[in-house]
Amino acid sequence: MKTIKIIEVKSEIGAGTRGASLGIDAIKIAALDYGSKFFNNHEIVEIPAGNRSLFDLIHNEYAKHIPEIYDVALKVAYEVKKAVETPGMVPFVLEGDHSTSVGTIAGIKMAYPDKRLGVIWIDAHADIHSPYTTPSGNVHGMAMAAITGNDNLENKINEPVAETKEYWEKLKTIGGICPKVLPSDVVYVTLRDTEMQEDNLIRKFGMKVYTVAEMRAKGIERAAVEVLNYLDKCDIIHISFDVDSMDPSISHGTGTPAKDGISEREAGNFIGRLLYSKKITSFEIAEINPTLDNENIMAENAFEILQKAANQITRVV
Ligand SMILES: [Mn+2]
Repeated sequence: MKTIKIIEVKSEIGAGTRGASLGIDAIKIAALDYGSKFFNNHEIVEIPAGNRSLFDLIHNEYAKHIPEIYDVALKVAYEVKKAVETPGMVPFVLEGDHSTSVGTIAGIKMAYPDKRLGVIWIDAHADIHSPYTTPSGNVHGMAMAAITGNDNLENKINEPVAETKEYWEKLKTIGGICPKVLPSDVVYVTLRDTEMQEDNLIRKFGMKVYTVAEMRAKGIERAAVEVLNYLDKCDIIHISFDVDSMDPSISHGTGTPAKDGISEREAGNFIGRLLYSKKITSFEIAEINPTLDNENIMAENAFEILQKAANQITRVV
């Protein structure tokens, strides 16, 4: 039987809208409201966040707070490494903003440097900007670029300062491994809100994209099986779940909502089916922002998905 270790990372410095650091506590409130024992039943560790830097002046216009993001990612990487190295243990990383995934994925790769790692990226966004291409300077939109080691200089629009370049290199090479994941080993699920610089890169690498329409046409279960089949060449697989993959009509409790997403039920069923695979090493959830929500709906949905995922993973032998 597998065991879950909950790793909490209340960092929101990679996001452009304030409030994602409260997402984890919002999930806990949902758990309490449901009378759930979820947070009693699993080991929990908390990684210190760098949110204090939000009060500082911005030094890195094209990768805001990148020194602190690197700090957080490094700590997350070592904690995730330790968890995945423990036999039968699957880390569930509860994140503020999605930039923390750089640390999560680095940690998995550090534990298994010789294994081919696939990533299922369930997100409205591609997060494949670099400091050279970003229109916003928000690092949560650069996570996939850091993981796949892509500067995308062909589509360069910015000239980052030396400090930004230095930390961007550090972020890409955590654990001394770059890239952590090949673009061919990424599946984007529910992708629908991208910029031209990102589209060019996705096209260049022929990255796999599974749209909401395709998922529905195939059926959620079948879509999950197809995604797993596509990643058959990978030895191990990580699932990264950004709640903005879901439709804002259900809840707008996330910083960068995008219309025409999946329902919370579809998300839960999809993730639940993925977790049948023995290759899944880890799961993360990001971008819940209760300050933008009504009645804590996003966190309640996220908690239900989390619980379903936990039930499934503990059933995998
Ligand atoms: Mn994201």
